[in-house]
Amino acid sequence: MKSIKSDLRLYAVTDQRWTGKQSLVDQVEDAIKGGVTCVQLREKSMDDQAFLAEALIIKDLCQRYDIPLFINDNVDVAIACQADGIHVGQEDMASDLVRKRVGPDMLIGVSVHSVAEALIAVENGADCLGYGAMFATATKDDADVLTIEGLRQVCAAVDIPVVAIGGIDHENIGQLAGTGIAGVAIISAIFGASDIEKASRDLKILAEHVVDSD
Ligand code: 3NM
Repeated sequence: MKSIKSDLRLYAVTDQRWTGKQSLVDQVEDAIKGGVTCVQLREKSMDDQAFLAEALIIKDLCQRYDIPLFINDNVDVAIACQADGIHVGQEDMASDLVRKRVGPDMLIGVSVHSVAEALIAVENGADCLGYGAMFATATKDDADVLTIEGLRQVCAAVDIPVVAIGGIDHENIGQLAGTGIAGVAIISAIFGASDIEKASRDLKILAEHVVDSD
């Protein structure tokens, strides 16, 4: 399987709350033009049919720019749109069951909050991990804020790429330097920006300074 580490460097996660002036598709294209290296389509209140219709459009867009697309939580949509990856949380389907559904080639990302959860995810076949929330975030109101040291421990405990998530912005991203992360996953500092392309470009430069680039 190809190394995905560098694809995870600036990982944009979508959120409909920031659409309005612009469609989600246009927002994602702006983010890609600004340099995001990966996109996760995250729809928490859309029926499967609408989610798939949107996923097919975003998949086509990502393919044109050669950017991997992860689908959040919905295995059926991920399979049907031939996503590059599926991302699941601790409350979603366990990664070993996800693997049975998606076959050997689709990447599986798992949200973890401790070394113990990280090791279980690896054992169950995860390809990459998300760890957070790193900072207070209004985007996910049930996310507990974890520590930088906890992030460092998870990165050291596993040999798959770890992405930090939660409240990361231009101001605080520097605090993640030296932790061993492969990348940063961001919603509001990208999609809540008045100029998404510029916000992505600036974050990409900052991300390059904090990720582990072995
Ligand atoms: N997952 P923002 S925090 C989707 O801690 C998500 O697992 C989190 O959005 C976790 O960049 C989060 O706007 C929200 O804070 C990330």
